[in-house]
Amino acid sequence: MSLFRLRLGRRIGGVATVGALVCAAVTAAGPAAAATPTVLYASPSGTGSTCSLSAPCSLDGAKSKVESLTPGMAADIDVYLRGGTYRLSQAFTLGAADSGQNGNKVAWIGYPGEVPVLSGATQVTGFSVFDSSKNIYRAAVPAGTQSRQLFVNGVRAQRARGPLNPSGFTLSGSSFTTSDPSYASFTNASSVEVVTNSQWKQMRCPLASITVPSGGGSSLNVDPTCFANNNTAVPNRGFPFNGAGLPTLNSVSYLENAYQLLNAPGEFYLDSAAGLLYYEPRSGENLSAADVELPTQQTLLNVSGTPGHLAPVNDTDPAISYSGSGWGYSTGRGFGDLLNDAHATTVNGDSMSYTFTGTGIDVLSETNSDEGGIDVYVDGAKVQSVTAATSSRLAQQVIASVSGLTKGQHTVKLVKTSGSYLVIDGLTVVPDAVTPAHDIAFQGLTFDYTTWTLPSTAGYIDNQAGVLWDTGSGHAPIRIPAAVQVHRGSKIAFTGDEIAHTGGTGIDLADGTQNSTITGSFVHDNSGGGVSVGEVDDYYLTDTSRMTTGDTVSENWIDHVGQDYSDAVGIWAGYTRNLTISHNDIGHTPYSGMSLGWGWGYASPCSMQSAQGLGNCAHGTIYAGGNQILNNHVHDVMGVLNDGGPIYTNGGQGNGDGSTTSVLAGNLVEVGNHTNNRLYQDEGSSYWNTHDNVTRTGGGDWIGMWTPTIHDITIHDNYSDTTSELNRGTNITFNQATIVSGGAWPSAAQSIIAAAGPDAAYRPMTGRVDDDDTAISYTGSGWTANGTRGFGDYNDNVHATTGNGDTAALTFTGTGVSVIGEKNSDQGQVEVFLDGTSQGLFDTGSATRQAQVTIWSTSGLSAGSHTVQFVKRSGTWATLDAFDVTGTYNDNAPSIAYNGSPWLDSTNRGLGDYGDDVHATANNGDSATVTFTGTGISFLTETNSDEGTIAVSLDGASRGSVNAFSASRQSQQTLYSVSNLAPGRHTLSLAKAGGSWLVVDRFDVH
Ligand SMILES: [Ca+2]
Ligand SMILES: [Ca+2]
Ligand SMILES: [Ca+2]
Repeated sequence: MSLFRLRLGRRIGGVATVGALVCAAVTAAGPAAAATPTVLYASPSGTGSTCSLSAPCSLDGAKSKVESLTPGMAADIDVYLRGGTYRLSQAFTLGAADSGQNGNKVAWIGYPGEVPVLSGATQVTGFSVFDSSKNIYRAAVPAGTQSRQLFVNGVRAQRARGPLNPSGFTLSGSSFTTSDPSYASFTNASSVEVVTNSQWKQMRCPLASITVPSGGGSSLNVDPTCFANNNTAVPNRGFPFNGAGLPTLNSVSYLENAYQLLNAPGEFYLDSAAGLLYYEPRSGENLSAADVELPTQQTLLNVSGTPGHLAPVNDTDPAISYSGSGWGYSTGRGFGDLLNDAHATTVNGDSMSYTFTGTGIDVLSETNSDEGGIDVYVDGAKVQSVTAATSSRLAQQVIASVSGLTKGQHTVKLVKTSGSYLVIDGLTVVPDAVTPAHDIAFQGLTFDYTTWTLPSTAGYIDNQAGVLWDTGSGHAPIRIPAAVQVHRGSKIAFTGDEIAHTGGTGIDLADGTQNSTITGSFVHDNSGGGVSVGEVDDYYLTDTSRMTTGDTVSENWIDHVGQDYSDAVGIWAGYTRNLTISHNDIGHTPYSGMSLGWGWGYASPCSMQSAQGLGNCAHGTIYAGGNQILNNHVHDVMGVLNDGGPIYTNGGQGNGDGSTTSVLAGNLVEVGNHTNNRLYQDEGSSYWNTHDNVTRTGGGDWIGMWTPTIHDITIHDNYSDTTSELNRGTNITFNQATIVSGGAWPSAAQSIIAAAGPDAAYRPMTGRVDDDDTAISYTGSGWTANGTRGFGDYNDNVHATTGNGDTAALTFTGTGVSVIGEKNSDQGQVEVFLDGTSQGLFDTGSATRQAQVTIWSTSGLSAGSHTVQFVKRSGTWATLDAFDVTGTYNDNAPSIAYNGSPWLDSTNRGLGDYGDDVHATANNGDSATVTFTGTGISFLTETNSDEGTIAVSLDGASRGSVNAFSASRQSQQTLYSVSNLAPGRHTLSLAKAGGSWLVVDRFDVH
């Protein structure tokens, strides 16, 4: 009962009369009916064991029931989650035993019209005024509560933070000193954090103490271990990780998390030890009634197969035994060895043996022209003879891979038989057979409120794009954890879900997850990234069963990520094969919009590394390739950091045989802010076919390939508003883009623009069209756009022009429209046209800046297609922030879900319906659910003597009922209307509760 599957309904043919409706009969055509699913129910207060509608289970109870039903299952199992908040004290965890069987799936589904929320927060109540002069309130929480996030009425609060880029600090040793003595009075000094945002990185450390230097002032003494990791000894493992020139924590971008920094509405401070939460409310917030949510859980949903994360052990591991006279150890070779070291022997008959517990093992070695034969033994029996001889040096090659052993203790032994050298670099043990959690779906669920507390102790040791370094020896790569975590999954499907308000990443397909999908979901307001796929430390894999392959991220809305960790991106992918990222809308990111690939120049030949000026050649192979970045709309990126872009690629793709070329096509990228390359094919990017993209309204080059390790990329049929490009790669087939000025995009580019982002079926009905919406066409050469103004604009962005006569036009279907813009002293008159007729000149001048002003508005238009046009006439600037539309949507709109038994889709009734059609059902309990973005909605339909009561719910809460009964038929009557909702996404549900028919004709959204 997918939100998106259901709304397609049944196809209708023929004409019949049913009740009062002239409608069509359901045809039997279509795919063979699937076996009837087993249906279970869970609810937040459920305690039952049968999981029936009348006695629902808890989530864990439903899991137990599913596990009892999956052996031999012959049909899907659908578990409906009733509405309400499921407060989790630990992650809801599913494993291989919770998988679908025999080609059927287990689906966890939001009950139609209700809003089940899996929450990792505790609700805080009992606030009282603590400091009335500062409007600070305080509430008690359990002592020891750890959290870095707080949400009030669904809006993220800001951890108490000092001003941006405060002056007067000098770095002295590992201390930031200032003549300002006020810091010395800060309480809980070791909870205070110092943050540096620099180039592409965020560096963050807790303080150890704050002291008063002998000459006065304050000395903010950074935790010494964290300071080393972020300054004096920044982890730099070299290829296949980051390269040279790394930024360091050497300035104060801001200080965070002291009570003494709590001085702005919407800021909070949690004194964990004392168990006290302090908050300064925003205007309009009433803390005695507000929903204050303090996240305490890191993970909400954990879907895990086996094995877990696999990382190699180094050749220096004490459990490795080297036998024979020829062994030596070298470190610092710079050839790309794991942890830059290796053991090697020159003597035939010398051996390496390692006893492990598991089911298999990979042995990592170098291959080269001076290496030769190796015999591989498992538990004393020879299983393979392999060779490490290759024409040139390759680091970290899987020279021997053993799998399928009975789980237990085994010994692998490698014996040198020929060649000049046998090199041992590392070993990866596979503890369990590869057994994914599989065939599980999650549909229409909301995942809300998590925190991630590691930075409170370790700081934030950034590599890039949400990939960090562990503080342990060797500095293993780690990633920001996600609220929704999949490890070793297969055919895990997320559809129509919302993942929001997280303290880490939103959703992560990790550890070799395969053939899984994230579709039509809303991922937003994340401290870390939005969606992550794949790993950064499994590049060497040759075993396809352990690779991240075949996943799809499509039709999603991903925005306002990186709210705390500014290097995080909307969609991140590491080493992946055959990943498709398509038709997503990604916006409002502090760094890149999307980052795909890893490894920098590691996969590029030594000749190219040399041409780049790299001293040693660290060169190996990686398994990435065949990835597709198609038809995405990426906008309003690079709001905080630098050296990134809307779409960023890193490292090699494929092996150059043509079968695994990756594709970057059909994307629209715009509003780049600090962007230096809009299509940024960074170090080592290779084997891309980059074509039919549109880049506009952003800084920098439309495409950038800065160095010779970037190679074998074909670039053609792109469109840009700038000629500026950077091409210093190798074997690049570069065709300059078609350069367009004044918004005169040729039809092929217009088609790309129209198709970019989610398809119509995944676009919510909307009442507000932001200035960066692809539906607005800008003409004239004076337009610029900025996505990080900080002036109170809607979504913090505007389009603005200096060109008199420049226009912005929007064609919409609806009954009203308003032009929303800024007024300021440097603005003049704009002219507005509706359907080609001037509505007059409107003054946008003002002595002081005013944001989100309604410049012109109309309503009461005939419901149909209209075009509004905004034209600059005078002044230095004209500014467009958004259009507010009262949009009219027919009953066949794709974002209406018809739930329950098949609804009738009745067309050509000739009864005065909007669009001359309606949907209808005769079954009580059937419902129509509308997801819309805006501040209000109206439901219009016919009334008649055979219609009755309709139960209304909004955002999962009952709004009573309305009655569609009337003595005689009246078409397009407004039966329900609501306004003044908080701007954002809402869900209206209408359920048949009486009469013979429920008829749905039209919705007006504003
Ligand atoms: Ca090594
Ligand atoms: Ca805007
Ligand atoms: Ca209609």
